[in-house]
Amino acid sequence: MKQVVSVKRRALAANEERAEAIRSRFSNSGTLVVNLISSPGSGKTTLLEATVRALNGELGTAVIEGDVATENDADRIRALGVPAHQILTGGACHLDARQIEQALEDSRLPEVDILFIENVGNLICPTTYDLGEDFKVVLLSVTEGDDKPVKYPAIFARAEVAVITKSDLLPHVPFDLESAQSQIVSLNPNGAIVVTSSLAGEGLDDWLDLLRQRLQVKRQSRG
Ligand SMILES: Nc1nc2c(ncn2[C@@H]2O[C@H](COP(=O)(O)OP(=O)(O)O)[C@@H](O)[C@H]2O)c(=O)[nH]1
Ligand SMILES: [Mg+2]
Repeated sequence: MKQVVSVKRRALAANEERAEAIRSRFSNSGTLVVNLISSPGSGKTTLLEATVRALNGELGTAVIEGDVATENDADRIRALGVPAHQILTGGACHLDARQIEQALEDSRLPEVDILFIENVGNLICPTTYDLGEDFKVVLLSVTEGDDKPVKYPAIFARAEVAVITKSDLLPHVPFDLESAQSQIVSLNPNGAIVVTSSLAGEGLDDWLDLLRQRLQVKRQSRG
């Protein structure tokens, strides 16, 4: 058991080193890197579609997609004229920094203002893997139940931004928005919470403003 723990610790330390190299690369280029994490079906790709569409002409964007199987999500992004690269994990439940390095090498994605990484869908394994991102975003859709933040505290504590998605469905599901929000605040008092509907457009301006602001801060810190 002790040996298993130490192997896992070493793997995480190696991942950390690679993540730092990625972070340094994007610190030089001033690219904001955002790692999106949620259960399958919470609306990550749909939010990304709405985001890249809205930023088109204003900021350059690209997407790295992580899935167990299929190029479907990368195809959805490419259909909007935005460069996307699909990583297939073949079963692994999270992306790691080595896969991001490899994807950057293989895909030759252009230099962009914001690089989005859509992680493999679940709220557990992606939590501890740093991908060299500026910040993690956790998404929770209103159809998943308002008790999820306290059930998956690690990711809600670690993600600097929480997006509560599918707000258009609030009238149809028993989801206590205030309760979900206060759980998230108690886990992460300094985090931001945005409530969105990618279909109806609610909250998208707040989300886009948050991205613009984070990009600006990153560029200012670069000097
Ligand atoms: N009602 C509603 N459905 C949404 C919204 N965003 C995504 N969906 C639907 O949720 C399903 C899963 O979305 P997807 O973006 O593929 O989720 P992902 O697995 O997290 O990438 C799809 O059928 C979407 O059309 C939303 O804002 N409102
Ligand atoms: Mg997706």
